[in-house]
Amino acid sequence: MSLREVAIAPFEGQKPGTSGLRKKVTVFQQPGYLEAFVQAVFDTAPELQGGTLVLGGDGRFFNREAIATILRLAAANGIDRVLVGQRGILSTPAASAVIRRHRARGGLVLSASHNPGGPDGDFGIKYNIANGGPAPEAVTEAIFKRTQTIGRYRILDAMDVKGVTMPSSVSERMLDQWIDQVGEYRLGGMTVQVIDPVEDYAAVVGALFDFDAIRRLIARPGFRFRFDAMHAVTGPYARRLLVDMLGAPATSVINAEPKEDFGGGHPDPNPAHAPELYQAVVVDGTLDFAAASDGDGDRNMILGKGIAVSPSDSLAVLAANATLVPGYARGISGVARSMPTSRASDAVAAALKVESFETPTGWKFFGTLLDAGRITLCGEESYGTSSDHVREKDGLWAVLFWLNLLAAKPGETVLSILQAHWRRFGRHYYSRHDYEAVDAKQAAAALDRLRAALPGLPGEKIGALAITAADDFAYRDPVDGSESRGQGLRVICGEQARVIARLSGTGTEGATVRLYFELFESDPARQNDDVQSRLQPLIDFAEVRTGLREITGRTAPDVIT
Ligand code: VG1
Ligand code: CO
Repeated sequence: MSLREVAIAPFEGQKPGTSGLRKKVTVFQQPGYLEAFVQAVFDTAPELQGGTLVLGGDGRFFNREAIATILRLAAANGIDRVLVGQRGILSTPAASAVIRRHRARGGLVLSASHNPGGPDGDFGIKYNIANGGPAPEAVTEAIFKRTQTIGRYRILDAMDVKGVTMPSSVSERMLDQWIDQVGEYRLGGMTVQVIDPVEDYAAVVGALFDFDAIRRLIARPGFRFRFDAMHAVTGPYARRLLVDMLGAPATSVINAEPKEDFGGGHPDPNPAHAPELYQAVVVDGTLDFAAASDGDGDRNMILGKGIAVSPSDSLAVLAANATLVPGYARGISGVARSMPTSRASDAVAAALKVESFETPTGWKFFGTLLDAGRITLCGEESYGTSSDHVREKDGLWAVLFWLNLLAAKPGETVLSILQAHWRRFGRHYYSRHDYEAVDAKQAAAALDRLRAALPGLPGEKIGALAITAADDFAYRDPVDGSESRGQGLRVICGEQARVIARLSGTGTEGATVRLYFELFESDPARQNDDVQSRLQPLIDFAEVRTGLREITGRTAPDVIT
């Protein structure tokens, strides 16, 4: 058994983005790259020493190798116990649940979420703190700073397995096999506890919903539903909850085997990346309810016969109907949404007379509000919704919530629930346009052009809509007072409309420009129009004012959601 200190030079660009450090697999495969980043986390979070760390990932290519390396690093850095998901699997919401239930001091989640996987795909690593949520900006900044000066990492070079000391290469293979079996192992002075990746999660979400009512809904003749795990991490979770616990036919969970390359797909649950499901439910109407989730299981797409639910609307509907679900029967304390998410949930919060919050993009900004009990539900337009049961967004939770609503509203459909919601609160037409892998300088130039125009915009008009405010969104956390600037450009037309532009913080190739459009319609007679047509004046405005097409030569967005 020997503990080694390995000298290294810092790697450039180990800066966590919206959700962890994301790079091409080939970048992570550079000798010392993963080690340097994880060592920087350990150096920045001394509270992990002598405590428990949670470790798991979405099963993508490089997951197992990374886990074997991180275990050896953890053992050399004084971690007392590591809880590892069996076969290296833990969905993001499950990791959050495990951290909270086992009072771990932190967790490392290996995922690049909805980004494609495989040898040419992406890999990622997120650090979560003791509340189960993503490390706040101050922590990720500190980790980044540490990566810039780091000069060594500590690793267990060889280890004693059942009394035999082996060289590190053999031990890595052993580690790889350990994680396939639930059980406890010793690694140096550290305990490795391989856990069922589903158990804690199933216990947490199982306590929230009316399982008997959902079971009756699923058993109802004529109720047809499907869950698409997109060959990503949610398969085992969906099988346990939907099939084993709720009695759904096994065939209703599709693509349920997690694969290292997600079957070659893009595990991003939206109409653009799940076109077959969209066609079957929304266009052909062959199913009553369908859902999908992403690489690491924290996103959800909800589809009903004839309708794809906008994630912003989904948050608002869940908030408005929360008391129908046992776990929220006593009401909600407040709702938060990320800035680009439509203001549909604000309308509900106002009607319910509870607080509402607008935060920067990324789940890390909800943590303080959840911890302080100021909000119960929160969500993002990017197919992310969750509550205070964990500190991450939670794909299956949202699916169960919708099933619970359908069960509690006999005779209603996804579409009729939405239409009733719009009649009561008004409809926020909404869409996001993504321009992907744009040259980084060109993307910055387009944003700069709009930014420079902001001061002169109030008073101008977009068609019939008067611009009332325009700014670069800055946020002051109402709980801890921390400030975040430069979080996206907002052009606001009172309560009527908004246009938002920002750069993605999760991509690994060039830059991705995201344009977001929102238009409020209170007239029920005008709430069932074509979304893109209604938003067209806002779309034209954004394209002209950023000069995006002219600067980049692009003629259309790559993805419209
Ligand atoms: C995107 C989404 C954001 C989400 C983030 C992480 O970030 O817009 O809402 O929180 O992904 O989600 P960006 O910076 O690319 O816009 V996940 O499921 O990729 O961890
Ligand atoms: Co995700």
